[in-house]
Amino acid sequence: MDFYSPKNDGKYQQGDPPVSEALANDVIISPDTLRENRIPPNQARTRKWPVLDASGTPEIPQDWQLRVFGLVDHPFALNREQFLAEPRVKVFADFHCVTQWSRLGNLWEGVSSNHLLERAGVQAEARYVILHGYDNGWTTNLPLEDFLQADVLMADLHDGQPIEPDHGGPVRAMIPQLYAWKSAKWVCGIELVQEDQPGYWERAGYHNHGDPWQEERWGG
Ligand SMILES: Nc1nc2c(c(=O)[nH]1)N[C@H]1C(S)=C(S)[C@@H](COP(=O)(O)O)O[C@H]1N2
Ligand SMILES: [Mo]
Repeated sequence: MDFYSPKNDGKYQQGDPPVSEALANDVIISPDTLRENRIPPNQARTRKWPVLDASGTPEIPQDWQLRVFGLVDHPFALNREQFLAEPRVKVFADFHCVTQWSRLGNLWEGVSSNHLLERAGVQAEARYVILHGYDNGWTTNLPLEDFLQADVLMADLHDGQPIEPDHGGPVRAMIPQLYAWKSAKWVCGIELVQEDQPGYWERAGYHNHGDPWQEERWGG
C-alpha cells in the first residue's frame, strides 16, 4: 500500500541519542524522552530495530480498514484514504521491548488516539481499550487512561518513511509509555470495553500493564 510519505527533515537525528531540542515545534514530545536517563532498568540501547511478533507478518487485505467500536456513541471505520484525511500528529518517542532492548528517538507520524476517540464519543462506562491486529485475532489490552496520553498514536510513518510490513505497516499503534508489546502492529481495531480482557501476550504471561519504568515485565 502506498501510504503518503512526506520527507523527514532529519534534523533530530544529529544528536546521539537523538534529543527533542532540534525538533520542529509541531512535534509532540513523549515525556519519557525528557528523563535524564532514558533507558529503563535492565534495558540496553540498540541502534537497530529488531522485529518481534507472535506469528509473523500477516497478509493485509486490499480493503484495509481501521475500526473504532465498542462502548462509543459513533462507531466508525476508516479506509486508507479516510485515515490519511484525518488530522495528523508527529510524536518523538523512545521504544522499550520487554526482551531488554530500547530504541531511542523515533519520530512517529499518524493519527492521535485522542482524536479518534473524540470522534467516536467514548461512553462513560468504557474503562479499557482492546487493540486488534490483522494477525489471527491478536489483541492487547490497556487502560483507557494510558491510551489517551498525548503521545499515543496510530502511526503510518517512522522517521518519515512508511512503516515496513514487518514492523506493523501500513498502520501500527504506538504507546510509548508501555513496553512495546502493547504497540499493536497491523492494527485494525480499537475497541472500548468496560471489563479488562488480557490479550495475546498478557495471557502468555506478560504483565497486564507493562510499565517499563516499574519493570512490569511478567505476571501481575
Ligand atoms: N499485531 C501484533 N502486534 C504486536 C505483536 C504481535 O505479535 N502482533 N508483538 C508485540 C511485541 S511482543 C513487540 S516487542 C513489538 C515489536 O515491534 P517491532 O517488531 O516493530 O519491533 O510489537 C508488538 N505488537
Ligand atoms: Mo515483545
